[in-house]
Amino acid sequence: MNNSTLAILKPDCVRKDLIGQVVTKITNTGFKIRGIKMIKLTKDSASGFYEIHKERPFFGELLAYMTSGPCVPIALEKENAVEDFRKLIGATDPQKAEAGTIRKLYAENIQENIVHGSDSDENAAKEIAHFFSRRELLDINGF
Ligand code: 3AN
Repeated sequence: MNNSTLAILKPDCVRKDLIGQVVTKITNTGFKIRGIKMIKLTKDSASGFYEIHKERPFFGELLAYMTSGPCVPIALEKENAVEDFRKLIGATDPQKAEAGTIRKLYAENIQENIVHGSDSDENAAKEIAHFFSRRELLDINGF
């Protein structure tokens, strides 16, 4: 399966009232929303999600940031979803992100970078399952 990815509008995106603008950019790029919710991550849930970064020096700060307020996970569908979404959000460090990308437009710095996007099809499937049950994933007909 290469048509799904998980986005998270991170707490800085929600705090800055950018949910609408970011979702508009996502849907204008041809992504369909299969699931969307607003939640506040617990420390346990955030550390499970970012398990691969456990040994990194910024892990503690990353957890503090991701649990600092509500965020908006979104399950997205499009041909070539993972790669196209990474292109739309731009590099992790907004200073290195291309003009017109979501991070270039809205992100403060490498940590507070507005949005998450899955980095592989395998991780996309795992990450979508982290936030959504099967019955929470719907297409336009409600299935
Ligand atoms: P991406 O979100 O572009 O896939 P990852 O997976 O390397 O980037 O990093 C996950 C998250 O960890 C980033 N979105 C960012 O919030 C934070 N992060 C990454 N690198 C750093 C860093 N050098 N210092 C602080 N936070 C970082």
